[in-house]
Amino acid sequence: MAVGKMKKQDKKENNIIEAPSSDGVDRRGFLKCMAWAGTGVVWTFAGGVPVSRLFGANSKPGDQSSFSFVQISDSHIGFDKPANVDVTATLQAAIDKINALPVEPDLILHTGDLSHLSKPGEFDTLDQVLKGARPKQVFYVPGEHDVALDNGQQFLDRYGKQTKGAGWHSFDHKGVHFVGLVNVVNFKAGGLGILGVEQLEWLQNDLRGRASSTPIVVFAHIPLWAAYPEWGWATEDSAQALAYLKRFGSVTVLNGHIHQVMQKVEGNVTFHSAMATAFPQPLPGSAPSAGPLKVPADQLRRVLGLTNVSYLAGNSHLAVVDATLAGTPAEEASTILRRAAAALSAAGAQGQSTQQNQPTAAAAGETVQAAIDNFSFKPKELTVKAGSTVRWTNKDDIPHTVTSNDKVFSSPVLDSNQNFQFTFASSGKFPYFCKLHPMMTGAVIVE
Ligand SMILES: [Cu+2]
Repeated sequence: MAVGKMKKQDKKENNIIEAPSSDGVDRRGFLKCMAWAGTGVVWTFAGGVPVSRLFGANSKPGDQSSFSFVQISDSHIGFDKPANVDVTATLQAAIDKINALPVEPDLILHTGDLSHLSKPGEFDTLDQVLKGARPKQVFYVPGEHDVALDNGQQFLDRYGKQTKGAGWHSFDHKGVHFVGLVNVVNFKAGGLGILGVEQLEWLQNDLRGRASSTPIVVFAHIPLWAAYPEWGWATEDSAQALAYLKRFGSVTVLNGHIHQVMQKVEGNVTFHSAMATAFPQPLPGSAPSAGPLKVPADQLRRVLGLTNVSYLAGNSHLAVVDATLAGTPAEEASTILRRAAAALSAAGAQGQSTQQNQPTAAAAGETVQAAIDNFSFKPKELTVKAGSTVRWTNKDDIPHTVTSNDKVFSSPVLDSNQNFQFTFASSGKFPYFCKLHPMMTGAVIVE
């Protein structure tokens, strides 16, 4: 495992930015090593190769205050579509990976979408699988799928007893300060992930008085950076949170939601998103929309995985390393995802001629069919006569809602192929959005 291997890394996949360092570690070199570890030698790395070789020589191996933890994300228990018909098995595989680590991680962070539809049975299954994990300390933040049914009450009852607001919380572990943030509640039509004023104030207070040398780990579901705002992969008020974090010398921000590894370094802040344990999503912009992406069955476990984070006392930077369930190089996942998305769009182009014409104005009393497809309302704007009914059918493998901006109508969470209808008695314009994916907007115009 020679460090020289780093040179073999594909330059195109390397999103690493040179950043200044104040701790004597060659930050550029460190980050290269981090990316190199990400090519799949993680288990060798965790299996006893002296960490100091990656971090510089100023640290003592075996130091009691050094530790590692694991991030898992997006287990979507309850999902059973072709992209992965057994998400419980792949979560179990992730837990098996954790249990097989030669050095037991101190704790597990779950960065949300524990469940697919926030059903009690889904949370029960997750709990059952996680009970088998050797690390007994597990910390959670919710994803939008965990708060879909009841605005997160059940999530709070189960996982948020010691938390504030919608589940935000912080704790200290061996000199590292952990902050769990919630950016999946109170979505606004047309918006992105949101933290909200109350949580931002709490964060400011939580960080006040802490030494700038304290390493900070922030974990949240939706990225706190502009990973791909076009698909809602960003948080609209994250800049305020990052302003509070700016003075700290080492900030590691971990998220899920996008079901793939993405990484960005800005000054002292490293942003990192983890693979899912349930199903992959396309690379940004490589498909018509986000959503479960089916890859060949023998490649599924090459695009699912978990993240291992090591902290070495005496060195403020944390090593973030991704591992796939298959044990294959994490970097290889993007090739599989790109290929799967290309196959999908080729198939989509063939099927285009069979697409229905979009409905137009209907007579009073008629029912007009509308669809939710590829994370959009179709048609986006629909004109009907007063007295007609609009029926939306969800054609995606992901749940959505049809929620009036002005509380005129509100569907339950619609799973695949479920529908919702509403009869428009009076004229006017009725804008609506999806409560789970607020960038999805539409309007019904009643004449
Ligand atoms: Cu949606």
